[in-house]
Amino acid sequence: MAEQTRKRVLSGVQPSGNLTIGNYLGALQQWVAEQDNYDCFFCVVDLHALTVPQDPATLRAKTREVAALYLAAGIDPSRASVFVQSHVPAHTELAWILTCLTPLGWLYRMTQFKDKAAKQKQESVGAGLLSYPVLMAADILLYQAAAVPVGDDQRQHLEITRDLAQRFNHLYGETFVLPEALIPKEGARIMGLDNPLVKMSKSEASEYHAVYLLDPPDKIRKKIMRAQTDSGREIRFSTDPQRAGVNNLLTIYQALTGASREAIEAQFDGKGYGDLKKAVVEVVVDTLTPLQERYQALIREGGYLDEILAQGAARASEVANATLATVRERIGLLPALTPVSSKS
Ligand code: AQP
Repeated sequence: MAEQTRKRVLSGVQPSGNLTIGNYLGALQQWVAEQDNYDCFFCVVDLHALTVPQDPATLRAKTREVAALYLAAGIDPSRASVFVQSHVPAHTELAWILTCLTPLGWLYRMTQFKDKAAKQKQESVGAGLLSYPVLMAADILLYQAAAVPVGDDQRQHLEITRDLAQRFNHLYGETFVLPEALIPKEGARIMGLDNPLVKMSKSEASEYHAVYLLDPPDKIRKKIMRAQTDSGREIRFSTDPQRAGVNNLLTIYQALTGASREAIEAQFDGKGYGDLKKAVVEVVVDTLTPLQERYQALIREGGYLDEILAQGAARASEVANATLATVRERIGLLPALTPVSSKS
């Protein structure tokens, strides 16, 4: 196996829509914070996006967009490997091997499968949607990742990854590192602005549901000023579902400013919901403006991004292929030999 000095991290985002402030707070912001603490691998999980129908041209464009957003958010390609999942074929090969070890019952239990399948007609739900967690397990286990920085919604998928690693290790000998989920203290589950009882999601169609990372300031302002609140007046963190809208705005504010709950509640004491919304607009715009400037520069340069992705895939392949070779050997797959006639 490839020599490993620092512990590894692996995480990714699907290029299945416009990245939201939820993706930023649950994933990207943490990735940036961890890139010096771990040997990091961040991929654009394009194969995961195929679990629901995608337009080919849009998928290609979104894959580059998401990669550029990683860099614009502060991922430094000299410190972390940034790549596209489908550029490293080991992901699909390990996914198949793990699929053969996965009881169907584990997959039917996944809440994300149940939620996404419920939105489609039963007969058209793709098998990929069901086996998605196995591909995610392969993504993580190939890199022997010790930690996986994700939002709260991915907790269950991390558990199945650990279960699969344990099952493999038990059957074939110690092979995989058991990964831990790294869930941020604040911002692990940002809720929809138009409906604070559902998770903010990039594939939700409604216009006022999410702030996208590439939204211009006037759009950000409009979306936040229209965010659903309640008829109360108190600006306090709360677990009461009736107050979920205000709690969500406070959570966004806290995750972006890093201020304590007490300091934030004191700051808004005696103020109205309009004041809170204005403050959230300001901090979101201040965070996203420099990110958007860096993004535009990266897209203008074009070739730079492609080079980073090529280098990232080469580094990722080295690590992933080493793990896969061990797996192939352990489960008894016959090694492929090069024909004598083609050796010169
Ligand atoms: N609302 C959220 N709050 C905090 N973290 C979130 N994440 C997603 N939504 C929130 C985190 O972002 C990372 C990438 O997510 P993904 O692309 O794998 O897709 P997802 O988890 O299914 O999130 P989306 O944005 O809702 O995607 P669609 O709509 O395409 O299904 C993960 O770390 C996730 O936890």
